[in-house]
Amino acid sequence: MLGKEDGRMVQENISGETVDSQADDSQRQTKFQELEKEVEEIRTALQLSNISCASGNESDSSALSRMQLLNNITQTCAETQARLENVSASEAAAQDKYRDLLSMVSSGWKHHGGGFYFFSKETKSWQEAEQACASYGAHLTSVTLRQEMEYLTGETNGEAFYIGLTDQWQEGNWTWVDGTEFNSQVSFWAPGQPDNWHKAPGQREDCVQIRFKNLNAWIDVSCTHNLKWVCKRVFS
Ligand SMILES: [Ca+2]
Repeated sequence: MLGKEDGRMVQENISGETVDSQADDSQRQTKFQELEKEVEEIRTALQLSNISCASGNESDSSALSRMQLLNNITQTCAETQARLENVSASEAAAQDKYRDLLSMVSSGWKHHGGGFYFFSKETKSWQEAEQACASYGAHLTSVTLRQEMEYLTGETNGEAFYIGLTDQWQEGNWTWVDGTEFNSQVSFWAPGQPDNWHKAPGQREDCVQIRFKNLNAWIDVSCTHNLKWVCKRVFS
């Protein structure tokens, strides 16, 4: 029974296996063909993907180049804008200077050498005179050259005018109020001056006037005297 059964089963099995084997071969071939087709499709897809990636890289490279170009253009524009602003600032400064000069000339300022000078008609104390000069961006004049002193004595013509020399902050230490360093080798004291003469107790002579027509025309006087004055403004 078993044997028969085994035989039948075997036969059946053998028969079945034979049938199954043929079916499997056909199925395997079909699957193999399907796999080949899938592989081919994957290969094709990979090729397309590579092309796409290559194309994408090319686009990235092109985009990077365009970005760099845009950055360069932006930087150039910023630099150009900065230069234009500097030019505008220079033009504005030149216009301000032109307006200043026009205002000074119309107010009676005179040009000599490298500076503009103002010879007042009214009188003030030394400090008030310096403040009047400062309202024009100037100071009471310094004197640094013989030619400059010759010009000043020619304009003042023997009248008393304050200049910007003082020792009011330290007796005997003469300084120019415009910041020019005082050079004792280029000074134009009148004979016997400065004498810091005490007209009354507590009074001193700490400011300087041009008093004579000749070159040695400086005299120290009290800073509280009301005198005419000379301003000087030098444009750089
Ligand atoms: Ca003095």
